[in-house]
This record gives sequence, C-alpha cells and structure tokens, in this order.
Amino acid sequence: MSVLAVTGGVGGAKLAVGLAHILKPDQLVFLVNTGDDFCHLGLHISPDLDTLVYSLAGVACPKKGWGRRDETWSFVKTLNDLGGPAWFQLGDKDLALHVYRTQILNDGGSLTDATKEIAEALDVKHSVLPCSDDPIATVVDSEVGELSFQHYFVKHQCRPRVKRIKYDGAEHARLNLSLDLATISMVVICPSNPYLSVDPILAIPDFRKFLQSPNVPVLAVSPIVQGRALKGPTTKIMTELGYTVDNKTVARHYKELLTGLIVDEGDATDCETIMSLGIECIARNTVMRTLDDRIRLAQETLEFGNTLAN
Ligand code: FO1
Repeated sequence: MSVLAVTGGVGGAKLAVGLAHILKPDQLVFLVNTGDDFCHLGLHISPDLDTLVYSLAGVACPKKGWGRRDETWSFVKTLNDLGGPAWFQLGDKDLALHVYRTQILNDGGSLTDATKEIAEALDVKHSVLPCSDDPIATVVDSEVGELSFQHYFVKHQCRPRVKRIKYDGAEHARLNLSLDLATISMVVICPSNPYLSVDPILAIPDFRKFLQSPNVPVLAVSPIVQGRALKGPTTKIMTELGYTVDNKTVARHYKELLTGLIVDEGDATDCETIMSLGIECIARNTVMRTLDDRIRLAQETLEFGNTLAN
C-alpha cells in the first residue's frame, strides 16, 4: 500500500522531500499539479513537476526553490538581447530539460512518459506523476482580464487583483492512468497554495470522487502560519477572493475531503474550531527551513495519518 502525496510548487516540494526520506519508492507516489504548465518558445514547460523532480534529486536551487542550483543564464540573456520574451527565466541547464521533454511529447510520448524518463535520468526513485496527461490550464480572471497562470504569476508578478480562478480542461481530464487508486492507503495534501496548486488536481472528477470515499484518510498540512503564507501569493489571493487568511478557511476549503489537518504550533488554538467542522486537527511546527524540519514534519504527518486510519 502507498501514500499518495498531492503537491504543487515550492512549498509542497519541501514536505515531499521529507516524505521521500522516510518512505521507500514502493510506499509513496507523488501526484503533481500541471495547471501551471504552458507552452513558451515552443517548449512544454511543467514548473511544478520540475520543482519536485529537482527537489527530490537534490539539484533544486536552494534560494528560489524552482529551477536548478549552480545554473547559468546565457540563453535567457541572449534571448533578451535579441528582444525575445525573456520575462520567464529559463536557465541553461533547465532549458535542456524543457527541450528534451518537448521532443518526447512531439514524438508521441505522454507527459507521464517524459516525466518518468527525466526523473530516472536524475536518479529519482519515487514515482512522480502529472495529475493528468490531458491538458489542464489554470487561468486567473483578474482586474486586467483573464491571464494564463505564468503570465499572472511571473510576467505580472501576481500584481493584478484576482477575481476568480478557473482550471480549464480539468472537468474533462482523466486522472493519471498509471495511478492505481486501489493501492492508496493514505492521501497527504502538501502545503501548496490550495487555490493555485492543489485545486487544479482536485478539479479532476475521478480524483475528487476517490477523495470523497470514506475508506482512505486524507490529510493536509496547512500552508498558513499565523495568518499568512510563508511564501508566494497565497495571502494576497485569499484576501482578494474575500477569504480570511487562516487555517479555518483552509479547513473549510477542503472540508468535504479532509479527515485531518495539521496546523502550525503557533496556531494551536485553531484546532478546536477545525475539529468542530468534523476534521481532526493537530498543531506541529510546519515551518520547514532545513532538511531535518522536512523529515520531522513528514514523520509527524504520517503518524497522524496512521492514527486516523485505525
Ligand atoms: N518563477 C518566477 O518567479 N520567475 C521566473 O522567471 C520563473 C521561471 C521558471 C522557469 C522554470 C520553472 O520550472 C519554474 C520557473 N518559475 C519562475 C517558477 C514557477 O513560475 C512557479 O514556481 C510555479 O509555477 C508556481 O508553483
């Protein structure tokens, strides 16, 4: 039986690394957001898949969380000199991955095939699965109109006010066909942005149906610590969508799916309200600065999950 870890970008990848340190490759599968994927310069870019694979391989840029460590930037500098679209920073090493993935796709391979090939080449032992091989595109409906995710996130630096977020294609997308749901004994939703990184995966009808079945504990680690997200635009987006930025909002957001929620130890007083929603809740240190933090939180998450499974 395996744990299924649902993850998006940089925040989720931290817990993912902790889980991968504890669980063997036959005990853990990653299901990754593809709503951020886009075509840029003719290349298929899958930021969240790459962030996870680089993190598991130990080659992610430690400062940014995305892209590769010890990167060089000749390509994007030259592109800029040519007047090309250099707003999306593709490092030289990273670029090779995008070119290779695009070639696999152009040759008729699936995103799952390409991810498997790349993960193996980087010596990643755990299964990393795109949530679907069908296209899903996160679109941010903002005060300046509809923006594709990377245009909102990188080009516009998350500045436009968000009115609504939609996940084009998710309604008709099939859950990754390599994922055998019958083998899953626990689901862990990593502390990724619920609206940008997790919801595109939850919007896949087959997956939502599976999570609503009562047989498997579904846990989440809240990305909110003392009223704000540590990284990225989660705080801004939640505020603009009209939500209070706290763990109770996260609990309500996942309510019909969740068995248990882990909040930060500084937010322990939230547990009572969350439990009144019918969701078990524990408070732990959810701030992951070091590898030890990641492994410790992963261990605590699994222990919590095991108590809920019994
Ligand atoms: N994020 C940025 O803020 N600026 C960039 O120029 C940028 C380039 C980039 C290239 C490859 C890649 O895999 C990720 C990249 N990201 C960049 C991160 C990415 O936009 C976000 O981390 C995710 O999509 C959000 O989860």
